[in-house]
Amino acid sequence: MKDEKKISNKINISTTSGSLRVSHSKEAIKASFLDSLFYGIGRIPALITLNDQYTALALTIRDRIFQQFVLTTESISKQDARAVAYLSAEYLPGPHLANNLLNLGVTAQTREAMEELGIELDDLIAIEEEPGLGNGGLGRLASCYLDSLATLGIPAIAYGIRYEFGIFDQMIKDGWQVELTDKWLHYGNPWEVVRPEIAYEVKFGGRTEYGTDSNGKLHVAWIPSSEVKGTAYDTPILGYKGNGAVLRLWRAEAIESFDFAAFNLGDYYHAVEAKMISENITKVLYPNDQAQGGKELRLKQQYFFVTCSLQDIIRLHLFQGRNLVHLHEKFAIQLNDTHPAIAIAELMRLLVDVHQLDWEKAWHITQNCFAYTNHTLLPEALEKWSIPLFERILPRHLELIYEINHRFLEEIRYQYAFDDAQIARMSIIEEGGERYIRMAHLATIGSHSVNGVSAMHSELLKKEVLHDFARLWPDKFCNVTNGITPRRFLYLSNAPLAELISSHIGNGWITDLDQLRKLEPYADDASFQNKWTEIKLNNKQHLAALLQKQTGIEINPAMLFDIQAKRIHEYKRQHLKVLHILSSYLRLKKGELKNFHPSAFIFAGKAAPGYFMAKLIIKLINSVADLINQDTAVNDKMKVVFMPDFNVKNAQNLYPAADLSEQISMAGMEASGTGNMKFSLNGALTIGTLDGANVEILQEVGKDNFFLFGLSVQQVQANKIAGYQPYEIYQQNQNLREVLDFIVSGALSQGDTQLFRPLYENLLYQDPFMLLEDYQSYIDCQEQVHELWREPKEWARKSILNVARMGKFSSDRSIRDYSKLIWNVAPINKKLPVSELNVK
Ligand code: NBG
Repeated sequence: MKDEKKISNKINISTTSGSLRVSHSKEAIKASFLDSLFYGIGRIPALITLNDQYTALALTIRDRIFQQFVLTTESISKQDARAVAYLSAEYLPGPHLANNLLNLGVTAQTREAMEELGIELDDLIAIEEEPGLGNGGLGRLASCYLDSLATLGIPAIAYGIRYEFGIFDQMIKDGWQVELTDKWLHYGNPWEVVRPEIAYEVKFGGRTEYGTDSNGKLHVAWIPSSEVKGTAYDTPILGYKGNGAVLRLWRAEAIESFDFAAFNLGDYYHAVEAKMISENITKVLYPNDQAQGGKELRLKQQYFFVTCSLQDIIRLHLFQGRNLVHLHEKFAIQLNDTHPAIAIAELMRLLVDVHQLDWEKAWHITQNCFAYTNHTLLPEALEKWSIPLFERILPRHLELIYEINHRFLEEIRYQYAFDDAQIARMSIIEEGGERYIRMAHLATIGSHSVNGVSAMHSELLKKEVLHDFARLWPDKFCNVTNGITPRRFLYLSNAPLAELISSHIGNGWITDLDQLRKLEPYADDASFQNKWTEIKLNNKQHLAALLQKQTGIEINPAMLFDIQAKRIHEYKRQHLKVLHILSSYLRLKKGELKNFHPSAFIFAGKAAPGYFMAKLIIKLINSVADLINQDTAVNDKMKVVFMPDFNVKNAQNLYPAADLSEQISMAGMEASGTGNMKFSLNGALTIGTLDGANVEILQEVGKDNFFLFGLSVQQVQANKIAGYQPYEIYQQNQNLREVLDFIVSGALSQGDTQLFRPLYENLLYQDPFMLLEDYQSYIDCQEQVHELWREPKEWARKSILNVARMGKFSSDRSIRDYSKLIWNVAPINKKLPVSELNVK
């Protein structure tokens, strides 16, 4: 310790500014690049591959990011600031290189430096494999939040899992989704740094032993049946022009000490096998949209990353010379959905069993550390673990959960006189039949704050899923509407639009998105409208070229680009979009559709590998695409394309090219949506239902600038109560009937009338997401879309107004809300080496 102090007195980060390794000048970047190429990865010129060049550039940029990161971390530690620890099982950062260049402000000089070496920067950007460590919106939201935390300079550390295989790569074969294993680590990952010394032991299984010490105090020891080690892999995350945060991902490894019993018996291979089993824990990301209940490995993953993160937080806290009883004053720990909810029991275990705090004290700290964000009302997505499984993996935690539950139920029974039915509803343990642990209840009881992710979702959370808790603790509940980072989703992915905006209103919007309001006066300006429309057309050309490369399908950029991009799920209703396409197709063929403008219907999204209906929807889309794209009677008027492998990189090409954004989930189903914001921020008009954040988007942009259709939540509920009869709608609506019957006519499936029957029958007889009820309203609304498309100036005006009014949906605003309402944290003051940042 003493020696470390001596060293840290002599080694000082500020003396490195100006060094070639961190300077932002073109010459320095070029020199560092060559240094990295030869001395960092040891290549000889004759053998340099594109990946070597990419790696060398990534290392060059990483040095500069680390400088910011070290400076930020130093300031945090000096100011003893309260920090956010964000616990999320998923992150979708997207490719790092281009975003880091942009945030560092060195894109132009890097491009020049590379050009001087005969290298095309875009080629290097193109080959980066993105970390697909998440399923969809929830993971991407975590990454947007990390970007904003870093940009705002709020002390933050984001914890997660370093999956060796992230979300699968999607291919389309014969119209079906095919899953390929992800290969993000295949060629190495230059952005991360392994920290072998930041590693923690993780126990599983076994039993507990009770004993008392000399003072008569009860001690519980957990005697595990196996142990693994979690090692930290850090990726520095740079905010816009400045601060850094860290994404710390845990990888499971075998602990050093072999299984000696096996080893001594000469059973070397058995011992090695144990090592392999340990590493399995972080092998693969689980797809969502599937019941996870029985997945032992999934529970192990969750516990694994939670305990490593909490042990790390405690280490950081103690390292600063603080007492554990102040932990909640120094750390705000956010649970991103229930995946990390086991943290409530684990922190209690660490405080009570390991650090010997009293229960009450430990509970006070725990409740004041944690806050919980709910991201879904879907019953199948509300996590619960069967008790026998849970007990086998985490026997001590089961005891702790029983104790937490017991104390909680006593409190509501005696203090609040709740009745038995209420108590059963609120218990952490679900009784009756097989017994389960309800993770959302554990998270709610163990946190000081619970929030939903849009105004509407937060209300529904209070009214439905967590109704009893909201009555008990009204002040515990709040809303933080989701947001997206304008850096990646406008500045980076739509540079021409960003430049047009900046040239008219300055570039303050990049970190203060409300400034986009200054665009409003230009909404009616003909020359501005022309430039706006031209940029959109260029983006559409770019997307069309990409789609042709990916799918072979050619689309005319002059068509109306009508795009739905998100996970494939029945509640999101991609098949409602298909009904509209088929209806247009059939009516066009009959010459009945007069008011229709040439349209390209573009879909993108992955289906969970085990979700049959979602995969059938993909097949349906591709079958419709085959039919229409080959029908010369219509294919100058409509095209259908399914873009394979929706990920952050592909998404960045979709949003800037959309004219129309499809946000058509059944009201009450989509917690928020964030794609809706990304499309709108890039000038697409939205056609959507009153669901999730659509409600707030509509409020912001105004109803004249939004295509609204469909049932409201209240109407959906009333319909359910009245006994929804989709078959009656089918009978009454002739056009709908033709469309549905067409799906099973065999025309889409080489005469096979059975292929799409499961979808057809589901819609006719159950239709849980009320497509048939919303059908006519959707078709009528699409007619309005086409009417407006006839007036390019009006369309451009509304598009500009959409962008101008998107300020609210910046993730900077969301993070400020969290900081104020939930975390009680503030940005640090940091003196940046400004000279470094303002290099031309
Ligand atoms: C998703 C919701 C979206 C929401 C994102 C981010 C899960 C469990 N939920 O509506 O479906 O935008 O979370 O909050 O992935």
